[in-house]
Amino acid sequence: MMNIEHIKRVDPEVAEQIEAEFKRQSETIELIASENITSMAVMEANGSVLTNKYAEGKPHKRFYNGCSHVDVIEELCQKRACELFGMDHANVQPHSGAQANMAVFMYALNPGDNVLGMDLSNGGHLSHGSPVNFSGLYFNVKSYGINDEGEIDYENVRQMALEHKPKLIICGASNYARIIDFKKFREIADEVGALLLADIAHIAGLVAAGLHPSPAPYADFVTTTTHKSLRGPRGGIIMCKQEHALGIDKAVFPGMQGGPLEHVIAAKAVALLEASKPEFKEYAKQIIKNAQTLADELVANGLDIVGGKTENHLMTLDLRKTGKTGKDMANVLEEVGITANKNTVPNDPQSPFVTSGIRLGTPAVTTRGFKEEDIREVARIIAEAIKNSDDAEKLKELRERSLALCKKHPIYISD
Ligand code: DSN
Repeated sequence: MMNIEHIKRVDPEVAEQIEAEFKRQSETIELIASENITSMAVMEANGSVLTNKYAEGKPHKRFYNGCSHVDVIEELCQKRACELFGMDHANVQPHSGAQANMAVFMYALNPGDNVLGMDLSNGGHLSHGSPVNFSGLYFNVKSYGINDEGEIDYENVRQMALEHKPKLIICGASNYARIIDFKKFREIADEVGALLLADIAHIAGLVAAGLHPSPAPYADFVTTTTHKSLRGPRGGIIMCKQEHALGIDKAVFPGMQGGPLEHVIAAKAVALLEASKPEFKEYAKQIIKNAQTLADELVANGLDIVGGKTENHLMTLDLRKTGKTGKDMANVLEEVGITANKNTVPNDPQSPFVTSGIRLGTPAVTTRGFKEEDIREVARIIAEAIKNSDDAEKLKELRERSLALCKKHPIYISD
């Protein structure tokens, strides 16, 4: 782990928690589909002197002096994002994916405009129109879902678009296990004269590696986070066609944000460079292989997966036939050393706080070197933990098995 000697001296309480968190990450199997383990290079950039610098504005058009180095870094980051994802323009300043989406809304829409996005409980995202989020509060959003096979029904999306006449259609999800057909979304958007936003936060690493079709030829705007399958620091990026560049930049600053986080932008630049390398393609291939192995093995162990399979990095375990809830079983998994999040399944009889599902993803375990054989053991641990959730002795034994896997694949040793 990175040296934290200074924190230990200045603030032992925080240092203690950082060390404890490092131990937790080292000794647990991370299956939260949106988390990952960055390289040391990304982490060093994130913890660098760049955190001291104010740089409101854009490279070479700043409101503060002393920006010559952050200008170079931010331009590098923009260039790498455009090259990696094949887009004309990139704004790398959004602090998060939700803020990236918010900036697109601010640029493309007026309050009250019609929007079509994916329903949160069917796998969408809060910022795609949830009634409790700015997107649902200030805009007139209708939401599409998935069918019983776990897929988007594109004809239904089309019918909804024809009826609702959205000014913006959003595709992209935070819990969708299938390939997204960006071309079909473009055709629907064109039919109703809508702009198209592709939020690739979850699949960015797979898109970068060429293992998921790119939205670049079809979307007006592409937003992403940088910390999920892309394996960068926590943050967001907006990419767009050149005609929208100026408006998007203005929406980010001064529209939504003040000073950009140049240390995070440097870490994004490092991550984008890493993601352009052949090793990253191998990594992304293994993420998918691991996810498919996990899905197959869970099914072989008698559990259900929404839609029965995965085509990307994640899946949702459907617990309805076990009579157990997502909330309880996510806690049981934590007890045996596996971190995952409870998640609704389509038509979930339970509330979003309880749920009947658990979302599972493989980007983080793949980073630490898990291969198919390890993943099969993970699936067996999950299945046995759910089956024996009231048996303390059995759970203890499963915890030992998960710890053995973690020890086999330690984190932060090779770089
Ligand atoms: N919280 C993220 C996820 O887990 O998918 C989405 O923002």
